[in-house]
Amino acid sequence: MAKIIFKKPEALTDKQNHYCPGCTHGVIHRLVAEVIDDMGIRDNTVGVCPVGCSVFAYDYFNVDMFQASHGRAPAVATGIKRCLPDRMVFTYQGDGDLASIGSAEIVHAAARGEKISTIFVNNAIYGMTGGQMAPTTLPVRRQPPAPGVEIGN
Ligand SMILES: Cc1ncc(C[n+]2csc(CCOP(=O)(O)OP(=O)(O)O)c2C)c(N)n1
Repeated sequence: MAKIIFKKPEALTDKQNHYCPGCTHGVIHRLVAEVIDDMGIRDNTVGVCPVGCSVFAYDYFNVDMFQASHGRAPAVATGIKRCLPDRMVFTYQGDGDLASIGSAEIVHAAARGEKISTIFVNNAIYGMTGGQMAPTTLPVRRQPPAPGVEIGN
């Protein structure tokens, strides 16, 4: 009989994801799910998903999931962890969500020493906005300057 050596992690649902090629969310979902499987904590894990393309992470992770408003996942995760201290509580946040609108939330959760884990997905854009720059977007020159025009930096 054939031996199964590679399969979808239990911590992912069967739902096909909606992510665009190259955004990295699909790959990162899989990596997080593999860790949850490896640690055997699927029944004991609560995830909090953000606003952005990855808002639908609640459909893809096969664990208990909450959805927080933009940037507020660390505050929601704090509440869950304090009520259910035996659970592994993680936030899954894009760089727009975490580093822009949610920068205060994550810094304060860290300063308070909350016992939560955060997956910070830096794909360098505010994904759902369709191309707006995130705080993590690298300063690159996208097209050559017009003749005679000087561009600093
Ligand atoms: C308070 C508020 N401000 C702005 C928006 C608009 N908005 C929706 S998604 C998004 C960007 C999310 O980008 P990112 O965190 O990189 O997540 P990804 O799309 O990669 O999952 C923004 C600005 C919003 N929904 N709510």
